Amino acid sequence: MTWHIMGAGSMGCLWTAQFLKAGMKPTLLLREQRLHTLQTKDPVLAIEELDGTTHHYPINLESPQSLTTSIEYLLVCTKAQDAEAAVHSVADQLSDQCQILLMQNGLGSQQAIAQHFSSQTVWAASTTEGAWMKDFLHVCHAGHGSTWIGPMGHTPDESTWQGLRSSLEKLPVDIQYTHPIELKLWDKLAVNCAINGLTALYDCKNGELLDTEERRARLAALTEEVTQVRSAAGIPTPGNLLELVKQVCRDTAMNNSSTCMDARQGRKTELTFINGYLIEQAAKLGVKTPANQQLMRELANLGIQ
Ligand code: KPL
Repeated sequence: MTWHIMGAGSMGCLWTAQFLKAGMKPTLLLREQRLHTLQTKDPVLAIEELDGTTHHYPINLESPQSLTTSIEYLLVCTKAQDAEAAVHSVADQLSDQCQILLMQNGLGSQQAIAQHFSSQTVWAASTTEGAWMKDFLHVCHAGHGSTWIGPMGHTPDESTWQGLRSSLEKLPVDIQYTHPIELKLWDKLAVNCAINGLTALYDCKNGELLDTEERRARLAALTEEVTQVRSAAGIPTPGNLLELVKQVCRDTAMNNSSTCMDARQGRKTELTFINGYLIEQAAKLGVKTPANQQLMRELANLGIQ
């Protein structure tokens, strides 16, 4: 049972390391150009654990072009804006029974992939695992979390569920299966809508969003708009989203959000799939989103997109 993993960032490397720890032999897919610039014939993935120890694992690297076997299980850990192109780049290698597991922030990319790859089984995941990259193929595990997985689109039959479950059962990760996954994806969307853009705007750590009255008010306004859009879309909100957002700020207080890091490094952020997705859905549903729109305008004025 071989997993192919796309995206050599923090989540891609963290999950690759979890497969390696479980004694499985995943293949990490890199861009052809990246693969060619590697200096070594025996690449190693390093993972720094929470207790400070570092483990090194020999790792199988390929590019979509160099692959000779077909893909049965594909984990996509790229940024949201790169996910569709990534799956298309291996479309010819996907077996008919291929299971595609998407692990992106935001919403929009998952639906597009599920729609296009309707003959395969597409799953989406929402995770609270924390990780950051120290160097290329050197990941630091920043915090244990939980991962929820559920199908996008049609409901898979029992043997497909079982196939996915058994392919992941040895991983040293807390995985919960849930259907529909949209509820979890919307919970995460609320967290990302509230935290990611603001941390980029104030160039601060997640926990620092709770430091001033102004920041707390902005967190509340952004979250309230997610609740309104979600409810207009007919997606129930079981708990209090603002409490969830504040809890994530506290749990990840010392972290820099992925968007804050992207902004610092001048990279394109995932905000189009986060606040951008919310604003687009709101417009279709006739819901107003002034706080999210203002945040996007302020970020654009700073050149953060
Ligand atoms: O998902 C995150 C991100 O940084 O993208 C949060 C939950 C905000 C953690 O930093």
